[in-house]
Formats: sequence, C-alpha cells, structure tokens
Amino acid sequence: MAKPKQKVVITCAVTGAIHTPSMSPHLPVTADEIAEAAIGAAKAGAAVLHLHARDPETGKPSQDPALFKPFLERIKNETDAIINITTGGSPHMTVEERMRPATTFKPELASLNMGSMNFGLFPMLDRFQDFKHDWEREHLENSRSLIFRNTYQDIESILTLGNANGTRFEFECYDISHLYNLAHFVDRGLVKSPPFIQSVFGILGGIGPHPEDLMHMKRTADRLFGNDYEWSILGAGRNQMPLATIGAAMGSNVRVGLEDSLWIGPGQLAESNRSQVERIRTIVEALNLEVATPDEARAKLGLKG
Ligand code: KMH
Ligand code: ZN
Repeated sequence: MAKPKQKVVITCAVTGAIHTPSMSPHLPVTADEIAEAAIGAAKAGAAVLHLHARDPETGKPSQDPALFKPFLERIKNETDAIINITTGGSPHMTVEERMRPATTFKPELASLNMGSMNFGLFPMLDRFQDFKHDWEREHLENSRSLIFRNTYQDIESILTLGNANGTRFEFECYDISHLYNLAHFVDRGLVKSPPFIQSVFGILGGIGPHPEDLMHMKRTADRLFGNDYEWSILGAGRNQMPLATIGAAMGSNVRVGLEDSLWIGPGQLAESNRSQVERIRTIVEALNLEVATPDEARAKLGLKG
C-alpha cells in the first residue's frame, strides 16, 4: 500500500516589521492591503498567516490592536486559515508593546522569539537608499546599536499569557542556543508538545544561511526533542526558496512571505505574497509532498481551532 504523503504546512508572513514601504511597492501597509494579501496567500495554500500591522500613513510597524482589528475580521470572514499574531513586533519596541495584539485577540497561534540577539538590518542600506519617510532610514541605521530583547522573563510572560488564552506558539529560533532555551521551557512544563519550531536562517545576528547551518539546527533539534516537534524553515531574503526547498525535502514545514523576502527571483521583486506561496507550493508538490489544509495544520500543531 502507498505510504500517505507528508503534509507540509505553509506559513505566509505577510508584511512583518523588517522591510519598509520604500523598498517595494508590493509590501502591504493598510488594513485592506494586509487583508487582501493574506486572503490571496490563503487561497494559494498558506494554512497559517503570520501577521503584523503598520501605520497606514507611514507604513511604520505598529502593535496597536486597533490597526489589527479590521484585517483580522476580514481574514476570519473570508478564509479558515490559522491566524498567527506576532509578539516579536519590531526590535525597536518594548516587550509590553509587542504583547498587546496577542493579549487582545487571543489567536490560535502567536510567534515567540527564543532569545535576545543583535538584529542587523543596516546591511540593507547597501541596496536601498531612497526613502520616502525618515523613520525608514532610522529603522535600518539604529539596528547597529539595538538589542532585540527576549529575556527569560519576557519569554515566560508570553508563554504564561498564551497558556492562559489557549494560544500556541511559532517558536522563532534564530540560533542553536534558542533551541536549548526552548528545551529548558519544555523541561519546566511551560511548553506543551509538540513545539512548532520556526528555524530562522540568514538574519545578521543569528545563524547563517548555509545548508550546513540548517543541518546543524535539525540535528540539534532531533537530539533535544526527538520526534516530538514540528519543524519549519524560514530563510531570509534570497535564501527563502532554496532553504525552504531543502527543508521540505527533509520533512520540514515552510514559511514564505514578504516579511521574510521581498524577492521572487534575482533582482525581481515579488508582486504579491500569493506569488511566493504559489512558488513554494509548486516546489512542495514537485517533491511529491502535499500541502496541508488549515484543519490538517491545526491537527499537526495541536491548535485549539
Ligand atoms: N521577522 C522574522 C525573522 C516575530 O514576528 O515574532 C521573525 C518573526 C518574528 O516573524
Ligand atoms: Zn513576524
């Protein structure tokens, strides 16, 4: 009898807080743009939508729940995709600020960043120089001296909030040490199994984007969590599709979206989130794997539904 095909959960991270509006005319900014981009991604096969909000005038990242509400309502009305709200916000924000939308909306899934780190956005100044808003240049320049703060106390506060609200987590692991931090919280009983590990490659300050880096993350996760975890791959920038492809071939889930990469090919801006979801879907199916529906993803990730 044929073995059932592995189901791959595609997450689409629709706008994020790394890129700025002057970098791409396709980056969703307003609530309507975020809703339309997210709905398009869900229709193309994204079971999980990872969501941030932006100020509609300036495009600056914001954790104001009032900015999330209109697009969350539209997405819930028009799709059955899993809503994943950021608690990372932007490295420029306080942890209290970052927690506001997940506290307000109690989603099925929220991100949780597993360690404090440098977060170097300034190399993007080599490629992008013309900015419409002052905040955009400052956002990149200031990353030379800021720390993306995720102390043990911060992580514990977000975990406690999630556990009280039935929210589970996409654990953002940017380096090997973050896997050990996650194992610590599993051992303390604060994280229910299986944890959904989003391995992040290619952020300056975290692990690099070499396939050997991916192998080292996987070997370490296998050693710490055995078979009892769900693995996903996020490659930043041009690493997005190659690393997602390697990961999917090795049994991982995948994350794409304009939060992580503005590109669809060398020097070619992606015109939509949907186009990246379609691209990875084609790759996943070419690997003879199946894309998970939202309900299949809920079952895999143990979500409240
Ligand atoms: N920006 C990504 C590298 C979060 O929102 O909590 C990871 C992320 C963090 O999505
Ligand atoms: Zn994010």
